Amino acid sequence: HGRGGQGVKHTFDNSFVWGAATSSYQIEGAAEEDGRGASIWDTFSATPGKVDGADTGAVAADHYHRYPEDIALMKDLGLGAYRFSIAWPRIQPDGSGRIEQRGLDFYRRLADGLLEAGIEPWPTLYHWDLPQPLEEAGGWPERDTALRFAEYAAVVHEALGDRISHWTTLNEPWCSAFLGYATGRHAPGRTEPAAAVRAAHHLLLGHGLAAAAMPDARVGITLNLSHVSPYTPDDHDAARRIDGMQNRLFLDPVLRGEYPSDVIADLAEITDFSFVQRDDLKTIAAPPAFLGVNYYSPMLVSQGGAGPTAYPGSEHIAMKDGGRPRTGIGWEIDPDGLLQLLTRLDRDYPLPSLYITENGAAFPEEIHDTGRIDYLDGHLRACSEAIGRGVPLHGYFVWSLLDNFEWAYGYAQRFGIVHVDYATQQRTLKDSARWYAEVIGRGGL
Ligand code: GBH
Repeated sequence: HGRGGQGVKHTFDNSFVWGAATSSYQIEGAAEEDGRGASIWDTFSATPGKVDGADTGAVAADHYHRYPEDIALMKDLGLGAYRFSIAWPRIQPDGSGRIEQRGLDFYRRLADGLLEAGIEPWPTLYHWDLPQPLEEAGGWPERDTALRFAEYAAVVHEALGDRISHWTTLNEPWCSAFLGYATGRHAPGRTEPAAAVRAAHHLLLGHGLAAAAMPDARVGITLNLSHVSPYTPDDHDAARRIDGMQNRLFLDPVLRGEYPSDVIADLAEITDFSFVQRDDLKTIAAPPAFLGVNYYSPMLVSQGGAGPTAYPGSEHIAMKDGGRPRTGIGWEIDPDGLLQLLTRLDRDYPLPSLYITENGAAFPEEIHDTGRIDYLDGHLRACSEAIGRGVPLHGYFVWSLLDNFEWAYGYAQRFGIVHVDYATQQRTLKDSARWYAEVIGRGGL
């Protein structure tokens, strides 16, 4: 501890948003209920070899049935806001057209329950569960998927708009594009670098079109960003490339209305960006109400990897070990990387309000999770330090409220501040949840 120096108190002002986050496929279960259609994650997790332990989200934390209990838990913790995602296949089982009223009703009940408990609902429209029929029509590499996404956004906004103050379009388009279509580690499991770059553009276009389809709403986007450093002084170009693909390929179009020219050049052998149509960048760059930042781990990179990496065009770059302690999932712990990232964003971009929409750690301990407390404490100190340096950071959401389906890792990795016994679905507060409740109660560390 003590990042900010001995005796320095880390307080946050009264309007600072204290939250926790989840996503639909990771917690809801009830995969075949109330007319829900299939998503690419249903298909992918049912494919042998794709998810550890052959786990699927069919039941998950059964939040679809247990949401009243989960809201009560959040109220006990004193959360000011809850970030969840809306499952597109519950709203449009076919991916477009026909609307499933029972799906909308579920999220209306959830939002109402939260509001009654004094918790602000922060829905994300897309956290990776693309309706399977849209993947069959080509998925995110196809421009049409962006148009369908805007249609879906308009439907949800129309139904829930009066209850929602902050909307997020996409969660981590980098993951959807590059883990989904380049490495194939995530659904739909394709390994097509050129298609992955098209997917990135159409996700961003979908964000812009969706924002335009939600009149008078406060709409933002969440990106997974990192602090990228060169391993040796000879590795500056490697760091530039990875920073380009991880951070600037998404930040620049949203905040500046252009793709970074060095990244376009890096990708020249893969794609010519001819899929970008006139006015797309104008659509993407309509000023967002806020930028959500998901941060977990820093990146240290060098020339000369053994590919393939998740980064099209950067197969010759290696991810190096920075020698720092790691969480249970093996990711390096570096709160200073978050401070560096936040101050860099403030230096390089015209920023709207920032929110940390995810930050957290996987550790196996059932209840006494001191590693997670240290992780969260360190990163909140970094947030406080960044605010002190003028970064417009206005809130923080722990990933995650509950243990849940950790994508390709299945249920083996636990990110929750609340333990879930999957056999009984019993929820138990971990020490980190009690610690977080105290932090919220005193408004700081
Ligand atoms: C987020 O993604 C997701 O939004 C959320 O659903 C998820 O549960 C949570 O984080 C925890 O994973 O493979 O060692 O090189 C996190 C994005 C992208 C972070 C890949 C780690 C690579 C680490 N992740 N990144 S490694």
